[in-house]
Amino acid sequence: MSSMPLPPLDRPRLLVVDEQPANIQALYRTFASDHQVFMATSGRQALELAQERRPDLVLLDLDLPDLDGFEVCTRLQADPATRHIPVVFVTAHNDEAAEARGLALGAVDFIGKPIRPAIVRARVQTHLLLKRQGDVLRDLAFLDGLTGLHNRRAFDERLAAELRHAARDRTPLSLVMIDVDRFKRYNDHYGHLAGDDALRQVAAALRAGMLRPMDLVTRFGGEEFACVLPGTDLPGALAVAERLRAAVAALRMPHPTSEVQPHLSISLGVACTTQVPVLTPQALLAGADAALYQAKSAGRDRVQG
Ligand code: GH3
Ligand code: MG
Ligand code: MG
Ligand code: MG
Repeated sequence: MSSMPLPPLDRPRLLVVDEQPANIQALYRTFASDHQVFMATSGRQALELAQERRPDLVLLDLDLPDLDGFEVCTRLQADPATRHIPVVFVTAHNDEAAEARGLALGAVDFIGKPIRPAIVRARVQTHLLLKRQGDVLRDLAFLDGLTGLHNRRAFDERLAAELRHAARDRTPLSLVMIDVDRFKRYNDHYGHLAGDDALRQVAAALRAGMLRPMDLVTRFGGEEFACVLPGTDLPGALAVAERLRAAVAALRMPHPTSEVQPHLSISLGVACTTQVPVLTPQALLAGADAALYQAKSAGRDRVQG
């Protein structure tokens, strides 16, 4: 387990939830030197901070002035955004029934009060390590092995979520479909391994060309890529697409058997929610696909809206 490579560790983020200042102080003293500690004195405040701060672990008392700890744990588990945050109950109710209930609700541990700091620390370290390993595995499931870009699964989830936001906030959202030109000939000429390497270079250029953190570039499949651009109207998306086209052209990767250019090129199709009759992933994909087909027919190495 400890041999699994993990990304560098920021200071782990802990949310301490307890109504009593003395208890909060004790846990704060236990962790503050090498953890980032957020504190809540009620159940509602705990839920808010869990949303805003995305802690790596929650230390949760049962006795709270509003929602009890069981209820807070239940709500954290019910929300996809907080479901993966481990919950450790820290409580004076250390009887068998309470402990069984807490664990049944999905808590990873149940620690009695008064706390023994060294023991709480050791247990929390173990749960933080497990949490990080889970995060890494979840991330891997959404990454493409060849290029390191996000994969089709990530694309599908993100597009659906961003379309819901776009519908709710009445903001535009654009989709860019990208296809490498005459890539079969590239493979035929240079071999499949060189083709793989070319796809990695195209992917890196696309990633570098996406400037806003909310934009997503994915490997859609094969030699096709797709970008989700939240909050972007058609003119904005056309500008992004043209920048991506130019970035790949600027790699000047020789492609002598392409009649399009002497170097590797891409064609791009753009669709925006403002153009489609219904706000569904299918409608947006169909629009971007149709535009891509036009870009291909019109000579490739170009953007079509
Ligand atoms: P067009 O300009 O019409 O897109 O021509 P094309 O040759 O790119 O189109 P086509 O869809 O016929 O061929 C796509 C090629 O991409 C075929 C396939 O061998 C290649 N390809 C797809 N995925 C990979 C991959 O992971 N690695 C490599 N090396 N080649 C791939
Ligand atoms: Mg293709
Ligand atoms: Mg094709
Ligand atoms: Mg192609």
